[in-house]
Amino acid sequence: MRFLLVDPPHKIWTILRAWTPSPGCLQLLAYLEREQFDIEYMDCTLNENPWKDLEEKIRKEKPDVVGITVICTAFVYDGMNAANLIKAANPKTIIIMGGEHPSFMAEETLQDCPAIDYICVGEGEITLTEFLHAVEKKEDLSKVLGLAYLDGRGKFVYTGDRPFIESLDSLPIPAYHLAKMEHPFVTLPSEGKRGLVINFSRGCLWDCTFCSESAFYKKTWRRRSPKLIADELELLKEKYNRDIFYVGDNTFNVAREQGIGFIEEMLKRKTNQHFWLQSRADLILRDEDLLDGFREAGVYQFMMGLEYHSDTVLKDIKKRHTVEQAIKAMELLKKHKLMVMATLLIGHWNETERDRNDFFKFFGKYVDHFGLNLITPLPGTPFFYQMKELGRIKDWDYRNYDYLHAVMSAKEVDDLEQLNLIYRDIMRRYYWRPREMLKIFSPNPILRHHHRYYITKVAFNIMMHEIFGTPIWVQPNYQEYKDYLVESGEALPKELMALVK
Ligand code: B12
Ligand code: SF4
Repeated sequence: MRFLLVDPPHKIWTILRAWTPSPGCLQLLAYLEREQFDIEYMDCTLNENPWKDLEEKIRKEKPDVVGITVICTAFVYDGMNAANLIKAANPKTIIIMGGEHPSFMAEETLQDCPAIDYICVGEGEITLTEFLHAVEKKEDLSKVLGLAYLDGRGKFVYTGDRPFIESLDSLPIPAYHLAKMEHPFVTLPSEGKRGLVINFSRGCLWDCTFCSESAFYKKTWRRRSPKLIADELELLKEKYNRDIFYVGDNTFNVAREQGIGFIEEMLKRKTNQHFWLQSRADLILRDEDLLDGFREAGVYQFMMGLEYHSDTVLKDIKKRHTVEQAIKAMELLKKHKLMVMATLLIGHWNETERDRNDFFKFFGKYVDHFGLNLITPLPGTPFFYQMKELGRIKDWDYRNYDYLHAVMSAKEVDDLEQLNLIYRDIMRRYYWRPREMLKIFSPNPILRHHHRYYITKVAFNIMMHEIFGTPIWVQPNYQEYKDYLVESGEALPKELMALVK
């Protein structure tokens, strides 16, 4: 039984020109490796010719089962295109897809892409293990919890919820040895050359209406214990020379003990690594006494989802913090010499131009980095169902569900393109302020490096695009699937062209 896990070809993260092997995939692979399956991993984004290499691999090696990961809603068509290509290259290969979006939209995804045989709904490790064993032994797949598929008559079948893994400490260290850790895309150039995105917990205890993570993990939170986190970080230092990290955990310090344990471990290990952590305003206030410890343990910045400057909007999206708490948290982080990043959401239904101007003044004063997003109804979230019901979703092309494109109108702005322009205008006004420009001379090396990188590479590229129409940067090996099909001409059946997403 040969299993190939595929991360289909994507654009890399163009905002920061960064990529990372999916932490979820590396975790799945480590688990399957421990179960002694014959496995391989192909992160197509890092291949010289992503689609061609994938097709050739399938034709040549004919794996029995291929798993396709879909980490973001915006990537679902890449996953479907990969499934179609794989099925055409070897119709006998069984395809199973996993990730948040296909889990939430299992029936729609299966109907939309018949090349996908199964969807793993929810957490993958145990479901995939049982699935592979069942396929190998030709057992009844309807007994494997967490699977969705269409039966022989095209009827949707869901085998039932798979309980969450009790303790993340039972999972092995992610299979970094199967990833191309030295590939030039695998970095965080805005933070430093040896950057990486890592993940140590799953879920969150809050229930912000727009959040797919909280929906996927059903408002639960599990974490790896600090000792195992530190072991993994040591491995990343010693074997891969990695020293600066975006920690993907949505809310790092849900429990105070997690922060305390992390600080103790990192102070003990003295690995001299640096961390960007995510948290909530109320938790920063609760853990004020730990902030110096976090800094000494290597944390340089906290990112908080502060979202908006009005308590009415915060209440609407069930953020469960107040504007007052947001301000205090930003001030506290500054006081303890930690950098502040805020992610913010615009495009709310009742939003006015005045709100947007105030918003800008409000956050512009405090934040070092600014993550501006357009509120997006991610499938599976309460916000999605609410907006669908109200008929406010205007764009159903999931490629645009990346927080950077408007897919819903607002009361005052019906036209989505107009909202996109408003978004870009805020970004422009923010980054071209003298206050931001001066940060390229900041005595803080991380801030200085980030702003130099961002302004010279990203903002400048966008400005040239807007003034002279020069193309927006994408990595040189990126190829649209349909372009690949055209290029490969007769090699693929004509019907495939009709399935291109
Ligand atoms: C790493 C990461 C990235 C990496 C991508 C790496 C990659 N190779 O895809 C980078 C940094 C590049 C990135 C970028 C973006 N990301 Co991102 N990212 C993450 C992050 C931090 C970790 C994902 C992860 O591994 N989680 C941990 C694992 C355990 O969970 P998992 O991936 O869901 O996998 C489990 C199951 O889903 C299942 N499973 C998954 N795949 C498969 C496959 C098979 C076969 C099976 C059986 C099971 C299975 O099993 C896994 C283990 O149990 C998450 C946040 C988070 N904490 O999850 C956001 C997250 C996935 N990103 C998100 C977004 C929106 C983006 C961006 C669009 C942001 C932006 N506006 O630019 C960009 C898009 C990139 C681009 N090309 O432009 C959202 C997605 C929301 C959604 N539903 O669409 C998330 C959830 C963050 C958030 N809460 O908003 N991201
Ligand atoms: S606090 Fe963050 S991770 Fe938690 S539910 Fe809200 S948006 Fe999601």
